[in-house]
Amino acid sequence: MEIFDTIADEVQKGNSDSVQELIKKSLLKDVPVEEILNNGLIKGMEIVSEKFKNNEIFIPEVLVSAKAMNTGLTILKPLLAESNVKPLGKVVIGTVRGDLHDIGKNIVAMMLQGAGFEIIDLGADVPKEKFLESVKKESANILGMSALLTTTMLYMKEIIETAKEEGLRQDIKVIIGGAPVTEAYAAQIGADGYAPDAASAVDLTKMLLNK
Ligand code: B1M
Repeated sequence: MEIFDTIADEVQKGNSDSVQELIKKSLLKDVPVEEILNNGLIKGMEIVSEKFKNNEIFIPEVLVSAKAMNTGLTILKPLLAESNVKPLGKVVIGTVRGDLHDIGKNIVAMMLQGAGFEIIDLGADVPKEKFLESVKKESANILGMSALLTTTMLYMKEIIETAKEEGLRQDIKVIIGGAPVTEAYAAQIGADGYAPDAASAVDLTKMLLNK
């Protein structure tokens, strides 16, 4: 089995220590950083993503895999910056004001990171000013908002309206999600897309940015 397959396998199993060791071993053998990232770590998370979408694995498994992937990314991040590998795009993400539910948002952020996007995670209970300041400051391509309460999802509309008023709307694609959010709601408030789960959020983001 090639070392990439082994790394992908260990990501799926959530073995952070093995992932770390295998990456160090690959780097010592001068394996290119991009190949470790694309054929090892991201490949592993893609499989996790698919299995999660098909209900073959569940949140605890996704979280341990995401942790293993993040361990690997921590080693590769400085090297990737050196080798100028461009991320697929920049995503500002957060759970909207008044809402403390962040588990789903965290999974979406991790999956997007695993797919090769740069993530600016603003956390939970995020006011519109913070979302829009970050979009401007980071020149983000995607604004991602999560809400788990029927009361807080209404705030997503306000954020989109304010982005329009501030002349930012045409520069970003807006994606939304969270248990009470629907495709119809996304269309109603003028978001560019809705994803029911983290794997779909990755597909949606790639589609919106033509990646
Ligand atoms: Co709360 N809570 N909660 N809660 N909580 C719900 C949401 C609720 C449905 C439970 C219920 O009553 N059946 C209900 C909302 C009812 C409603 O609005 N209609 C509810 C309530 C009422 C409350 C409180 C008001 C309770 C109280 O205090 N009386 C309170 C509110 C606090 C606040 O936010 N201000 C509260 C508090 C909490 C805890 C703090 C205890 C905890 C949150 C811990 C945390 O997140 N750190 C909590 C939890 C855990 C839940 C439930 C049980 C589980 C949510 C969860 O993590 N699911 C939830 C019940 C439920 O949803 N059935 C509930 C797992 C997660 C992986 O799924 O978040 O849906 P989810 O994310 C998915 C997709 O939705 C999608 O991808 C994710 C991964 O597949 N997705 C996106 C999510 N964000 C996305 C963004 C995207 C794209 C896709 O693009 C950007």
